[in-house]
Amino acid sequence: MYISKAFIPILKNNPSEAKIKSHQLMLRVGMIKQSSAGIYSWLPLGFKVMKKIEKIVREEQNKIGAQEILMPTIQSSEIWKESGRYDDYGDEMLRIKDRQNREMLYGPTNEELVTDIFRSSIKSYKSLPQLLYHIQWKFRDEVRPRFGIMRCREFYMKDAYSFDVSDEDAVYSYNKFFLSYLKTFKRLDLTAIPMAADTGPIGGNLSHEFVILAETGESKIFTDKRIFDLDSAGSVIDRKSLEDLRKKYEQFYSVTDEKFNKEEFEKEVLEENRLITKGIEVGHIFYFGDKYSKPLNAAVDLPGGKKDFVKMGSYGIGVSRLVGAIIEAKYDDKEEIMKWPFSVAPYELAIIPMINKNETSALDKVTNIFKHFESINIDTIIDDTDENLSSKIKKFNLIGVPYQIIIGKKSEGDLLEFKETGKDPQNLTIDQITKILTELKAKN
Ligand code: 5CA
Repeated sequence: MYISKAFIPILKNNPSEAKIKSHQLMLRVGMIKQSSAGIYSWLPLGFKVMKKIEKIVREEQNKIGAQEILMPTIQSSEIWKESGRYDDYGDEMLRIKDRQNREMLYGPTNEELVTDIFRSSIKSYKSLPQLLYHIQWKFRDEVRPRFGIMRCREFYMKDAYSFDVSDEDAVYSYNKFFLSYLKTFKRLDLTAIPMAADTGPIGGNLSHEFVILAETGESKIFTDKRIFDLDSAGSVIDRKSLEDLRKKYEQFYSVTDEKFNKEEFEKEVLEENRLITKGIEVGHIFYFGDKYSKPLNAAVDLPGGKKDFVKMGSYGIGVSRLVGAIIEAKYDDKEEIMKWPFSVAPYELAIIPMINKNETSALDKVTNIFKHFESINIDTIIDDTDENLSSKIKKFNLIGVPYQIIIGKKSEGDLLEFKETGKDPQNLTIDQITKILTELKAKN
């Protein structure tokens, strides 16, 4: 992509309406544009990042055997009346009438719809477990949409649903998602801590929120800080290994404010290990047994000839919120440097030609380098503007393009000036740069 042709409407200064750094940066570099309160258009830079996050989320869902489907955004009120949530959900649900005067709604979540899909086809325990997910827009008419895409009304969510024959199997499914969430957030270079949480309007009695630390987060959290030293390394998806993984995390006190109990906290956590802070909820998982399968009559035949309602869980990741969460974690707003993880950076490489545009041989060299990186699938942007070098570098630091090749005086002969954001430049050959970037790509 040539920057002169790109739709990247960068602003000179931070927009005054944005209160937190992710919102500031997203407006500043033109990742999003508000269309009405809590509703945003995603412009090329923002959309590229979100799609790369989505790809990682999808890969990790597929790895635990979840199958992707796509349900509509608009749902009929019928199934919500069956579950009893049509009234319970209240004003957060956007209700619509079609031309036949039928009551429809814009889905805030999909427990009912996916249960309806399940019950129409799956009749026997032999077809279980089933793990289904989709990645789709949701609408919640939040009372106070704020912080840009962090708490908005229309947002992009990965929601998965599990169906099992027994509580025991259902907890196994729950644990698969538990692991897959740890892996997903790790690939996004985020430390997301699972915390025992309330189930709210989704229901059930087992639930974890996955929270990353951030002063600007809306979740208040109380933890034993030793939980931050844990990770999922070595876990595989057999029952025992997953059970052990969850126990490993659950041995440390870690809850959101709805679950907080001062006495318990002080009894269980030594003073020096206590951490009370704020965080951003990037994912939330729930186990709720037959809360939906019973009223919606989703039952399967059991081995002995009896029937029973399936046991269900649901598992959400805020895909669009993650764009903001990564910025909160990685943006140095004083230096104005955004450090996207390589795997989700809007562009992986910027080529910055500082040459005389009338020199055709220099121009050819630039074009050839650009074509080379495009041909090996490095997401490359070339800066063909007349700005000076320092403002070009500032711009790419702000957008967050992790690697830059500066083609000017210091790129002589076979050597190119190659720079990683925030580090000193090095002179490398195109083959050496290719090796660095392709290895990074393979790792992600
Ligand atoms: N049905 C369940 C699991 S699929 C569910 O809806 N869970 S949820 O309500 O916790 O939402 C899942 C994730 O969506 C949250 O963890 C959060 O990351 C994201 N999310 C929820 N509400 C918003 C919002 N208003 N704006 C942006 N992201 C949101």
